[in-house]
Amino acid sequence: MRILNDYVKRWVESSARFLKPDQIYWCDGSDEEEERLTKQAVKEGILKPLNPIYYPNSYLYRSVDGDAGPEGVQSFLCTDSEKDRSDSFSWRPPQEMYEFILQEMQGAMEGRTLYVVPYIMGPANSPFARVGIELTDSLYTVLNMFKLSRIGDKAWKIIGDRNDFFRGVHSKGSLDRNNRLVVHFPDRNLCYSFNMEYGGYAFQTKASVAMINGSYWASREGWLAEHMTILEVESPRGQLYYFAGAFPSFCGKSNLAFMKVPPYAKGYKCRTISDDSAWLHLGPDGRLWAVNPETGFFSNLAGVNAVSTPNAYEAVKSDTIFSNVALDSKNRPWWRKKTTEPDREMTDWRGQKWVRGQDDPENLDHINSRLSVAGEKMPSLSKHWEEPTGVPISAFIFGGRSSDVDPLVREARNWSEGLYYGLTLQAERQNDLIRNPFGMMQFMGSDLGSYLENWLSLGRNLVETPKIFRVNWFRKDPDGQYVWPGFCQNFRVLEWMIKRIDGQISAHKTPLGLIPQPGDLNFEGLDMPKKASYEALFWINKDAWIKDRNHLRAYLNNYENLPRLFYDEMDKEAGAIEQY
Ligand code: GTP
Ligand code: SPV
Ligand code: MN
Repeated sequence: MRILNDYVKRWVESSARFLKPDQIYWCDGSDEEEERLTKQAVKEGILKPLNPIYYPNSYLYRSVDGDAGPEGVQSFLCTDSEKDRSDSFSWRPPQEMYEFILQEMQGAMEGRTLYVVPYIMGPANSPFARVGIELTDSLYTVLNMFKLSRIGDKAWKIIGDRNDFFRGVHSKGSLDRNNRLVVHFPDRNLCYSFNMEYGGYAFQTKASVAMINGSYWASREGWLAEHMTILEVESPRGQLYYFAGAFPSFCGKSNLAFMKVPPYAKGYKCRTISDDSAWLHLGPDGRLWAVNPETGFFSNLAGVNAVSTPNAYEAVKSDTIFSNVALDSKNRPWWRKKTTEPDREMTDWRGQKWVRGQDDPENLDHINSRLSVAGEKMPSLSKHWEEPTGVPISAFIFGGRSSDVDPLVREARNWSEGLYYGLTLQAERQNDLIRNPFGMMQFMGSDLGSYLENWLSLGRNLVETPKIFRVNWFRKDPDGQYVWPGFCQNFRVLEWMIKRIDGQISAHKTPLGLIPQPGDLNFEGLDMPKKASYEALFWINKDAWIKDRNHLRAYLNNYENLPRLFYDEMDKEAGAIEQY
């Protein structure tokens, strides 16, 4: 099946000349190949089989220390012209950086196999699909790409005799934690990642193509490549609604994507299209249509259990790669909140013996432990998940993590106010408050001003702009407890949104947006005193809000050329807060 055109051959040959692998392996993406390479990974000690009675065909992977997350990666985005540089990445003249990275990676694959992995981003027959090839010496990466991307012959077929495929080179190198490099050349359709095996950058389809290069192309071509979940909700009448949700990392996208409807909401169904990224295009009907550029999920395990996230919990029961989890006494994977308590004796994620009551629980599993599963494994997968034209977006949801600022949910009164909701996204992490406009900052390939301008111009071309909501599942009471039960119960908020989209109910007007009328948010069966909980979820903490917005203003001072409209919204909001 493999069709090797001269562009592919020449590029692989020239890459092999400086990487110096022992051999080159061309992936066909077949089931047989996945099985064979998995066996090889086990033999080489890259993957460790888990208890096949409980977790058949599932494996553990352990990162070396310092490589289990994106922290500490030096990332560059070298646009041909410095004026196109991104605010989120370092910039160097591309030719200089190109020579540097080639020099760094000289001989990186000596004694190793170079795997050639062709892939398609987006449904194969979609007008929005793009193709690429990753060269990697990491079998862990190849095996993840089997689950997360459309790889092999189906991609070779589309690459055909084309030369416009994205070119990516990845090498584990020496896994030197002080020299983890990611370098993007978006004008040249090219990227390199080196000295790491962390999924976010080793699987280049994940962040580098779907979001980083994606958002660079998108802001030039007038579409959107976002850090968003795509969720389908079917109403009891059979009507379908599609939500696109942008949240900073670790703020609940996957949990939303894998949502199971709670028993009270008879007749509703939630289904998954995407858990982490979305490509959205203006359709001929003037609506926004979204596809998932990936095919599987590389999601957080922390917090996943049979009650909070039953679909994800079910999905990982077989055919899963677990990264950086602990092992229990029966050689089953364990991560925080999987069970209320770990066994007395465990193996921590580094492979060391761990004893409850003696060793630090923080060291047991890694906070960023991840699951890798193919889309088909997810019980909630929508049958529309590979629709070539995508699914039409009914509403956007922007969600942050704030203990005292944002109420549970607000609806924007118009598109500009909604985009301002996106700009103000923030996430509390330990003792830090991290601003993260649109949840996209660590992936934003263009500068923030152009990014915002692109949203505005796209909005002008929409026949009708989708509603925009802002949520916060993480509000806390004075005792530090979450005020809202969250997880599957977030469906109650979606149900309110659907009624708003359909114009079935009115909303309570506040100077900061529209909130549910008391009684319109269903509390049935929740163990919360009705009135107290409504107030706890929606009251405005004026001091906290003002403090947050001062923080926002200081943050935005780092950026130039942001559209005027966002400052107008900020001033309007400041006036509104004063009224409280
Ligand atoms: P990335 O994959 O890093 O982009 O993260 P994400 O946005 O997909 O976040 P995810 O859904 O994995 O959730 C991150 C953490 O927040 C996990 O530990 C979840 O258990 C927790 N979480 C998710 N939803 C809720 C919620 O509604 N309430 C509470 N309290 N915690 C939640
Ligand atoms: C995130 O950091 O938002 C992720 C994980 O989803 S990764 O992009 O793979 O680093
Ligand atoms: Mn993410």
